[in-house]
Formats: sequence, structure tokens, C-alpha cells
Amino acid sequence: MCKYRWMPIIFLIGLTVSSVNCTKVQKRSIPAESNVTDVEQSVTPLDVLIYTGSTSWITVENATNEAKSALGLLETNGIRAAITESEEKLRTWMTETTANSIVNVCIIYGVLPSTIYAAGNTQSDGSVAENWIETTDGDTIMNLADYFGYYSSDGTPNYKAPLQNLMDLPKIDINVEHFENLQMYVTESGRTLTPSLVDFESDRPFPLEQLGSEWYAEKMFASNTGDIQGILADPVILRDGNRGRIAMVFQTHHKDNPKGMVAAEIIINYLLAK
Ligand SMILES: [Ca+2]
Ligand SMILES: [Ca+2]
Ligand SMILES: [Ca+2]
Repeated sequence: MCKYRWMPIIFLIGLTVSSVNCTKVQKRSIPAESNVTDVEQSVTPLDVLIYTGSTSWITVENATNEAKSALGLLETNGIRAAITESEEKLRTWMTETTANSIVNVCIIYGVLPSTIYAAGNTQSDGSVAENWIETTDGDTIMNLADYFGYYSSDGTPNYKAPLQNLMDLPKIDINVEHFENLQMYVTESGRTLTPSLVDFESDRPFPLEQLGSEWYAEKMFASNTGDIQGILADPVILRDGNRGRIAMVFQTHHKDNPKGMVAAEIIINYLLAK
């Protein structure tokens, strides 16, 4: 199903730096030089935006390298994408792409920026991020590395509430049994759609029995059994009926896995497949 179209897209080189220190969340210190492709004035046409301003369970440097891998593969396949370190630009793009009848994908690395979901869980409903995934666009927040939104971009721990609030499933708890180093086996969908994905050990596989309301596992790329009968999955796309999605990809604690390539393959071969 891979479709390769060569449509070079040139993005202006941008540079956004910040120097906020925090204990757990990693933020970019001021680099001497950066070739991060950042969002310029109009972010509306972008299909995919990758946020690398702050990260958890992966260094900003490694996340940026993974983001560049994803960006290259996405652009090669005609998908309009960019990397930004600016959570303000992320909010602008997310607001402009809410209910625009187009599937958009936001990639984050464990940190849910405070501009799209208030730090400290003070906005249980109606956040920019929640509104984004509540339309029939099918918009997707794809989380890599740490537990989804465990930290905010200012370092505030949100713990497990962001996922509960965004999904409106108050009991969702990914780590209820303290999963670590749990072997994930690639499924048939994974073999077909994500050729870069191989069996690996996940530290926060998603416990599928906790899904409720209209949420369901739309696509499982790897599971504890290697098929869709598994009870734990990573990577996995969760969908809220015919509305938005949350995708978990390589929920691992500082492990070296092909996050960028697999994220891009999921987008190219499934989420934005033509
Ligand atoms: Ca959209
Ligand atoms: Ca909510
Ligand atoms: Ca809601």
C-alpha cells in the first residue's frame, strides 16, 4: 500500500530556542546552530506537525533526530509536514486544523504542551487538544516515548490525568500493572504497514481492556501476542467512534528504536493513505 510520490516541499529554516530548566522534562538549551525545519507564518496547509520543544523519556536531541527522519520520509511521500519547537505555533496550527474536514496528525514525545492542554489538569474538558480529537476529521495525536502527557511543557507533572480527560475515560491507567520491558510482537498489520517495525520491548503498552465508551483499537501494529487478540498493544491507534484518534508508538524509557520511521510509515500507509 506504500505510495511514493516525489513532491519536494521546501520549508524555510527556522530557529526557536528556549532555555527553561526543569527536573524531568527535557527542553532544548540554546544551540549554536540548528537546522530544525520550523513552521513559518501560515501553518494551515500542514498535514503533520511534530513538536520537539520539550520531551520526556527521550532527549530533545534524539527526538529532533527522530523527527527529522520522519519529516524526510513524509515529504518524500508528498505529505506536508514540519517540525516546531514552539508550543504557540502548535496551538495555532491545531486551532486552525480543528474540524477542517482533513485528517491532521500531531506528533509529541511524552510531553503535552500547556498551550493545548493546561498544565496541572485544570481543564478537564474543552482544551485545544480535546476539541481537536472530538470532530469527525479523524485528527490524531501520536505520542512517542513517555506516558502520554505525563508532564506538561513547563515541567509540571500531569501524571495520568491528561489521557483520562482527553478520552473522557476517567479510569484509564496505562501502567496499572507496572509494565516494563514487555515483549511486543509485530502483527500482520504491522508487517504490512510499518516495515521498519520489529519486535521490541515496550515499557507502557496500552491495556486494551480499559477502552470504553466508543473508543476502540482501530489498528494494532504490535501486541503481546502478535495478533489482534492481544490484550496489550504498542504501537496502536485508538479511535473515538468516528471521531479523533490517539496513537501510542514506542512507549519506551530511553530506548533506541526507529520512532521516526515507524511514525512516518503509520501516517503514510494508514492515517493519510490515499
Ligand atoms: Ca483536521
Ligand atoms: Ca474531557
Ligand atoms: Ca470530551
